[in-house]
Amino acid sequence: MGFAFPPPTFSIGTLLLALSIFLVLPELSAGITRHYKFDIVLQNVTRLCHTRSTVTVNGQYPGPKIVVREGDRVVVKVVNHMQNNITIHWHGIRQLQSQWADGPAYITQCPIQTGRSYVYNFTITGQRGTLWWHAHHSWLRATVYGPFIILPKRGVPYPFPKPYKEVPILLGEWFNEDPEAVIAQSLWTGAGPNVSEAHTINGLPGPLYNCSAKDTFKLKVKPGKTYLLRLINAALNDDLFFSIANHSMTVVETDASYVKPFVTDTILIGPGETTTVLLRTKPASPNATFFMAARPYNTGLGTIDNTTVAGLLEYTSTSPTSMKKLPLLKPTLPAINDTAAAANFSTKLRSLATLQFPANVPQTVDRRFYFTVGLGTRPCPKNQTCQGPNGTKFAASVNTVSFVFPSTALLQAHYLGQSNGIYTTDFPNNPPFPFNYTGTPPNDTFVINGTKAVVLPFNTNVELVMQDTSIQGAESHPLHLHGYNFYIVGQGFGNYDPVNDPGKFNLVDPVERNTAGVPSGGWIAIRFRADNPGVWLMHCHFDVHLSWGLVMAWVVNDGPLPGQKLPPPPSDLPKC
Ligand SMILES: *[C@@H]1O[C@H](CO)[C@@H](O)[C@H](O)[C@H]1NC(C)=O
Ligand SMILES: *[C@@H]1O[C@H](CO)[C@@H](O)[C@H](O)[C@H]1NC(C)=O
Ligand SMILES: *[C@@H]1O[C@H](CO)[C@@H](O)[C@H](O)[C@H]1NC(C)=O
Ligand SMILES: *[C@@H]1O[C@H](CO)[C@@H](O)[C@H](O)[C@H]1NC(C)=O
Ligand SMILES: *[C@@H]1O[C@H](CO)[C@@H](O)[C@H](O)[C@H]1NC(C)=O
Ligand SMILES: *[C@@H]1O[C@H](CO)[C@@H](O)[C@H](O)[C@H]1NC(C)=O
Ligand SMILES: *[C@@H]1O[C@H](CO)[C@@H](O)[C@H](O)[C@H]1NC(C)=O
Ligand SMILES: *[C@@H]1O[C@H](CO)[C@@H](O)[C@H](O)[C@H]1NC(C)=O
Ligand SMILES: *[C@@H]1O[C@H](CO)[C@@H](O)[C@H](O)[C@H]1NC(C)=O
Ligand SMILES: *[C@@H]1O[C@H](CO)[C@@H](O)[C@H](O)[C@H]1NC(C)=O
Ligand SMILES: *[C@@H]1O[C@H](CO)[C@@H](O)[C@H](O)[C@H]1NC(C)=O
Ligand SMILES: *[C@@H]1O[C@H](CO)[C@@H](O)[C@H](O)[C@H]1NC(C)=O
Ligand SMILES: [Cu+2]
Repeated sequence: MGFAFPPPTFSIGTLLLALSIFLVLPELSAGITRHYKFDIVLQNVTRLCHTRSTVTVNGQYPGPKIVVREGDRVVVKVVNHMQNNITIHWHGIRQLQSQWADGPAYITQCPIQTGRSYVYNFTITGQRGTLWWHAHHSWLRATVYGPFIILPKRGVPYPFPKPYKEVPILLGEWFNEDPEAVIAQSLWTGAGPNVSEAHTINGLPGPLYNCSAKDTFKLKVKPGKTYLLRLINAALNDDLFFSIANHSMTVVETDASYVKPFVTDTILIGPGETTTVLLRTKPASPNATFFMAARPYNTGLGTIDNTTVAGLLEYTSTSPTSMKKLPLLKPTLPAINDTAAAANFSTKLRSLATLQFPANVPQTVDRRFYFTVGLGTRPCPKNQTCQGPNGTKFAASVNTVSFVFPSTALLQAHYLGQSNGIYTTDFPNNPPFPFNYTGTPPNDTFVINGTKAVVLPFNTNVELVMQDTSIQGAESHPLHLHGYNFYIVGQGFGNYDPVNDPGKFNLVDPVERNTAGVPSGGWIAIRFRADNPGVWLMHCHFDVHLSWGLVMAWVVNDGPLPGQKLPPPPSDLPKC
């Protein structure tokens, strides 16, 4: 399965696009409006010889591709034709002056209920590269996701050789059972959720599973060409290693920010992250077929889906030898618990940091935060038997607070000045009681629950250190911040040392991202400038940890100028 490129756009967009070609509008002209319609419908999908009713957009799994240019306006009408509530999040889009279009349920909007619709309307400002969109309510994103590709403005080249073709590679997880039933069961029993049956590339598990050989993604390539692969990890709960047999890749961009190019055989990609690579094909058809494969990186104690998805890289050849059965070469992926390989990849990432694409790292800090991220437990309700650790329920937290989603949207409460009873602003700046975070866990691992936020004045320069804990096992956590990109100024293993570690921070060319892996048994330091007023979720992008409460919210107040204020909500904003 390949994707056509450039994409189909619709109505006004197509018309304007055609006009702009004829009129030869000046370069860097204002963007055009791209219209899309997302019908949320159930569709029977068969994988691994197992058919189940699946939540989809327009009946497609994975969902449709959005392709726009920097500066364009994007208008997506989402109509919900199924029983569940749903919202859509435009992962990595900054939503400047369009805060109501971000999408997380009960944060920036109430969900779109059965038979209702909502128009997401936003412009793409100062961003270009690979992003994606996905459902942001419960575990619906298991099947409701797709690429969101932002091309540079017309006439602006990539800062790397122009590729011959561009190909989205969506990595995902397939469950034979309804993912909504899987998480509901876990939340009820307190145990870890059932794991997925397969990983997928563009929705297809590939030949390494029972009854799936026909569902294999094939990338047909010509020799001697450069392909741009837009990798997206849409898996629910797994960091993934990705590799292509006998081919190396050049990483050029992550999370829609250009990076200093580097060559690698293996990519590490966490859920929510995107990585764009150049793949240079062999100069002549190599008389072989190559697997591209992905499987998890994981150090946690729980059971995970440790299976391997494979797709095929096939060279087109005009020679009759192509009719012969070619040898199939397989890549060597790092061991599942190979933390050294994971760190080796993530520490190579550096911002491009040129005049045209500068790294605007805050050089001074107004507010410092230290957050522990990790698992914990919740007591078992009185008349129930729970299947979590020692008869408790699994939970997760930031600074021991396990987030409870409210029953009305936080952004609405903030806009109306009615936080009372909906959220509190006492989220702790530091862990409430210090311990050896990466050593022996404390006896009491219970979390407290709450809907707590940190309030930031407009334009605050924030430095945040996120520290993994070893409670219920050290593991990496892909932390995603809505509404912002941040710079990863430092990372390390063990406990963060506030005296000696800041001296090693990179304030020159740190990588800019919207999602970052807190290393297993380690920490990460990020900086961002709070220049986007609104209410912004920050959470682990493992959906199981999100469901268990590894979530918090930043409330960024308005600035003094007109363009620095939260605009009023659109008239069709869903009601709770
Ligand atoms: C899915 O399959 C079931 C059983 O064959 C059928 O009743 C149902 O109508 C199908 N649903 C869709 C959306 O095609
Ligand atoms: C999208 O927002 C712009 C700017 O507020 C507005 O002019 C336009 O009418 C909106 N489009 C739709 C379809 O709501
Ligand atoms: C989870 O797995 C268990 C054991 O295989 C099974 O009994 C249960 O039905 C599964 N739960 C769901 C929601 O599929
Ligand atoms: C592929 O096979 C053909 C025919 O046997 C041969 O001419 C060609 O050199 C081979 N190419 C490579 C790269 O080995
Ligand atoms: C994958 O997990 C299963 C079940 O936990 C285990 O039996 C198997 O050895 C694991 N396979 C690999 C390759 O780690
Ligand atoms: C990874 O797992 C293997 C097999 O379970 C074990 O022998 C090895 O020590 C582990 N490595 C690390 C770095 O934990
Ligand atoms: C105990 O279980 C019963 C029946 O499931 C339920 O109605 C009741 O609310 C529960 N009591 C408590 C204290 O949770
Ligand atoms: C398990 O829980 C019980 C009851 O809460 C407690 O007494 C016991 O110390 C716990 N055991 C462990 C190993 O945490
Ligand atoms: C924390 O625990 C780790 C692992 O047991 C140990 O190596 C380290 O020395 C401990 N640190 C402190 C400050 O006690
Ligand atoms: C934690 O539990 C251990 C073993 O049960 C005990 O020796 C220790 O005193 C406890 N520590 C605290 C702080 O309660
Ligand atoms: C939060 O904690 C309180 C007290 O333990 C409990 O009654 C309530 O149900 C919890 N809420 C959630 C969503 O877990
Ligand atoms: C859908 O959302 C509304 C508004 O928050 C809520 O009242 C309702 O219970 C939700 N329905 C389901 C099935 O969760
Ligand atoms: Cu996590």
